[in-house]
Amino acid sequence: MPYRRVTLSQFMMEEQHRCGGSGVLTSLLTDISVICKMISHEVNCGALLGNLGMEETKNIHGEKQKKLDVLSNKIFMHIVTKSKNYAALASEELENIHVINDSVSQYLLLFDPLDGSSNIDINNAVGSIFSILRLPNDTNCSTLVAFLQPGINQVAAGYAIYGSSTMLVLTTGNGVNGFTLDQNIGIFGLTHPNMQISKDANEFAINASRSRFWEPPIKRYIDEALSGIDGPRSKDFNMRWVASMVAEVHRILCRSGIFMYPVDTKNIYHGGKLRLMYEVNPMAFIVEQAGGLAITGYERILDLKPKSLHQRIGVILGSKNEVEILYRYHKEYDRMHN
Ligand code: P6P
Repeated sequence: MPYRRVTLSQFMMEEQHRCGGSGVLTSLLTDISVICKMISHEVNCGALLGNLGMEETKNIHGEKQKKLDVLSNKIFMHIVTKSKNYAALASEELENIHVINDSVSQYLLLFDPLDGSSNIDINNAVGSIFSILRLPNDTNCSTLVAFLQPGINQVAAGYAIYGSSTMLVLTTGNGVNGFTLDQNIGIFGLTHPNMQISKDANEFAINASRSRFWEPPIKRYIDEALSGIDGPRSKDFNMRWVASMVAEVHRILCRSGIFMYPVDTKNIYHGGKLRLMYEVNPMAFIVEQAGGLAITGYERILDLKPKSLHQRIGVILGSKNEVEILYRYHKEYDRMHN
């Protein structure tokens, strides 16, 4: 790495001095960077370390677990439990809140240790997603009340993407910055300062195999996009579907676009597919900090009052002007049918 490139540590110290911080946020994010380096190693070595394939176990949602799902969760638990920089944590892989004994921290960590793990065995990009909340005053960190805060309360959020390179992309509420891991020296260097999402886009991401389940506003938007330059949108669109939310969001941060995993007639009984607290909320915070927008279709994601720790939610996020079209289509549909 060129010696002049700003490292993650230097960046966090500069942020700390800029906002007169106490250094706590720096220690919180240092834990995350160590965790992501360790997971990056395990993902990148894959079969060499016997990390591919499934465990015999199932997670709390009844889904069969990949070996790397379980290992990534163990790495998060080990680092956070040892550092005591957090009061408690919540993981997609754990049914309940886990309190960190002897911690005096006022911060909570929520995470999906390895998202998109169906891509592991085919060597596609996967990632870790994290969200940091402040423990509310006079609230016990072992209670759901402490965790079930709206996304707008997040102190910081981010993801690591284990792709052709390993990157850590994060926000502390002052824009979005991307850091690339130099695997040789184990240091994250600032490579994508102040990431911004263009307001317009011509690329959408949705699992088109579910089109027969889509609600009318989604179908209207996709049909218009597929009509291309001769259609009502007067432009051609491209489509992507990686089945890894981290990879989709990273692509949108890099070249604009829109990602949709909406509530549909098949998943409506679960409230959607993706998890609000440790997948959608952190990604919504990042997207909005980069000038984009994140909605359920009818509401802004970051305003939602969570109902449960593993709550699922429909999500539409990305380039602001495209998301606003979908918001309008949902409102028009709502008025016609209520
Ligand atoms: P489908 C990965 O399992 C995930 O949670 C997201 O990362 C991804 O966007 C979505 O589910 C993929 O879902 O139904 O296409 O497999």
